[in-house]
This record gives sequence, structure tokens and C-alpha cells, in this order.
Amino acid sequence: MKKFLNLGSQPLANSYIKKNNLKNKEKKFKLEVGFNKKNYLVSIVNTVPKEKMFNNEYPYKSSESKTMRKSFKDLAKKIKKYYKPKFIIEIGSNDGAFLKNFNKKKVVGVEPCKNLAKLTIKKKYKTYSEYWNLNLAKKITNSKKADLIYSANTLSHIKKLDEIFRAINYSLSRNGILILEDPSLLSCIKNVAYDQFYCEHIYVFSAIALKNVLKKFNLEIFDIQNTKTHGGSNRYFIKKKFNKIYKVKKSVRKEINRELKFGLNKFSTYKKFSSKVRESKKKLFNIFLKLKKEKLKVIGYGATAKSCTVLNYCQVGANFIDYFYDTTSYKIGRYLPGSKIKIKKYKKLNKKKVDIAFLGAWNFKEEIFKKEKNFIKSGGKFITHIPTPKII
Ligand code: DWN
Repeated sequence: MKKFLNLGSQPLANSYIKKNNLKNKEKKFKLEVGFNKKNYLVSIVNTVPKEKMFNNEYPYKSSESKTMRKSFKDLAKKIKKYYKPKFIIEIGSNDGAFLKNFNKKKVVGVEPCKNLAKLTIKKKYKTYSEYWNLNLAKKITNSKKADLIYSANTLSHIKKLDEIFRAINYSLSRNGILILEDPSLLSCIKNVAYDQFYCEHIYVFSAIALKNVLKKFNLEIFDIQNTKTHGGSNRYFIKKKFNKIYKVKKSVRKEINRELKFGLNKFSTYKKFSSKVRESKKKLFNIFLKLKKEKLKVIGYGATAKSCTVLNYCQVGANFIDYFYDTTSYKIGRYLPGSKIKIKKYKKLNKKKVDIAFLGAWNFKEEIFKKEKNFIKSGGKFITHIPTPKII
């Protein structure tokens, strides 16, 4: 793997700090990103053991945003209409945002974060609170295979891709389909969204890389849909190679050509990206510096895992941002890792109290702008770093 980006020493993105622990030394790791010239995979260089990140205290809940709830609901509708699956497995079922759209008898969740698995178990959805691997696949589908396996924003978090796909191959029926959804590398590079890289995001996939990984397991992408979620994602529809029911659609070639045209197969593209990231850092820091000189009241909006990368990389701390607003109960009252900015319970923005808000959850810009239309009308502004740092 050839390194192209150094995002410095970073704390674990989702380890929000309790007030009592503010003085404790945080564990940090070197966040570097590299490109594999052989299979085109882009991944972080140093990884953190999964147990340190996905345990009984995972803070992120997919249902927290309207955008994600709607996206899962719409997809579930399509799945029922076009594929009529009898047995579905979701890998990384989180708080059940996708599962809940299906009949309890037809769907099984896999969620290693026990605090989240509890939520779907409570609602009587069969959920295995374990890491996805071949042993678990054998346990779930020993007697009956799944005709649909779905996984969103999860496989990019699992280091051992071979193990994942071996297990998927075991559990998927002969004519079954696998739907994967993850942030698109092309969108990430085009938008200079370097904050998609942090401890949990071991990979940011491109279609060209995923195709190479799948080949080894006789799995084949037959359709790709671009979605707007998480700053631009790809939904990959995958089948076993000998399954002739589904024809490979033009969308696959089209996406691959887009990626090749942009140069996702070339190291020079990533070097260019890296220099844009360094420019972005300078610009963002200068914006915060200017706002501080003007004595404006600056807060953060959406204490995301992504914000952790940005704030620590750009050295923007509590001296620039008073506090963050977030709707997630687990995060409220805690502090952002590294930057140690306090997270407060979300309140609608009020221009009398806040001049400008840093969009930590820039991927939900539309949803947030709708919610904060009165703040915007009364002259309130936002800072975004995507695709280039500016005040909007
Ligand atoms: O892959 C991952 C993605 C899917 O979710 C994980 N590794 C962790 C997590 O990443 P993130 O924290 O960067 O995700 P989001 O979805 O950008 O987080 C949004 C945050 O903003 C949540 O904490 C909820 C909050 N929020 C809010 O306070 N008000 C969100 C919206 C839309 C709002 O209106």
C-alpha cells in the first residue's frame, strides 16, 4: 500500500468524553491513508482493534436523521416490490432503521454493539449481537439460506474483507442478492471530504476496487445506484456469478468509466487530493481565526465522527467553537474526542444567541437548513468545509 495522506495523530472518533474523564490522557493513533495499486483499494494504514470501537457503548444511531429513515424506508419498499425476499439478513443493523420496515418473521439483524442490538431485540426482531464472520453465518443459515443480504455503512468498517465475503457466500442462497451501501470514494475525493477517513472507516470503496475484491469470491456487481446519503454513496447490487436471473446493467460500466476517467486507478489522483486537503486545512483554520477576531458566537452543529477528523487535523478546539448541538442522547453532556468541545442538547438555532454554526453533519445539510430556516432568514450563517471551506 502506498501512503498518500497524513491526518496526524487522532483519538478514536466515536469515543465521546465524560466530564469526569476530561483530564485523562486520550488514546491516539496515527491516521494515514493509502492506495493499493494492485486492487485499487483505499484504506487507512493503521487500524484499531474492533472491540475498542464497536462494543456496548456505540453512540451512533442511524434513526437519528429523517434523511436516513426515509432512505431505508424507500429502499425496503423497492426490495419488497422487486425481489420479494423470504429471508433477509442485515449486517450492521444498528438501531433497526432498516429492519423495522420488514415483517419480524422475515428478517434477522447482526449487530455487535450490544447497546444497539438491545433496541431491536426489545422490539422482537431477531438480532445476533456478534461480529459478522463465517461461524455466525453458519449459525444463522445452517438450515435455510438468505435470499437477500443487506449491509449499509458497515463493510467499510470491517478489516478482514475475505472473511466477510466468505461468510456472505455461505449464507446467500444460489439466486440470492447482496445489497451493499457505503460512501463513494469518487464523491469523497471530488468533495475533498477527507473526514470520511477515521478509525472506523477502514475502507472507502470505489466500484473498481469492490469489483476486484468480489472477483475472488465469484461475486459480481450487476447494478449500481448513486445515492445522496452520507455525502454521496453507492448502492451496489451483487449476485453470485453463475446466477443468470439478473443481467449486468449498464449502470455498472457507467460508474466504472466515471471512476477511471477521474483517475481512481492512479496514485497521482490521490496525491492531488492530498494537497487539496492541506489547502482546505489552512482555509478552514483562517475562517475560524477571523471569526474569533470578530468576536462572533460560533457553535458546532452535529457532533459527528467526521468532525473528529476535521477538528483535530485542523487544530480547531474549544477556543474557536463554544459548544456543539446534537440530538443523540448518548452524546449530550459529553465532549468531542481530542478537541474537547462540549456537546449540548439540540435547540433550534436562534440568531440572538448564535451567529454562525460549523456544519459537522454536512451530509445532512438539506435536512438541517430546512429545520433552521428561521435562523437563516434572520441572518444566521453556517461554516462548511465541503467541498471547500466557506461561510454560507
Ligand atoms: O459510518 C458511520 C456513519 C454512517 O455514521 C459511522 N462510522 C459513524 C457515523 O458517522 P458520523 O457520526 O459522521 O455520522 P452522521 O450520520 O453524519 O452523524 C450525524 C450526527 O449529527 C448525529 O450525531 C446526529 C446529529 N444530527 C443532529 O444533531 N441534528 C443530525 C441531524 C440530521 C440533525 O438535524
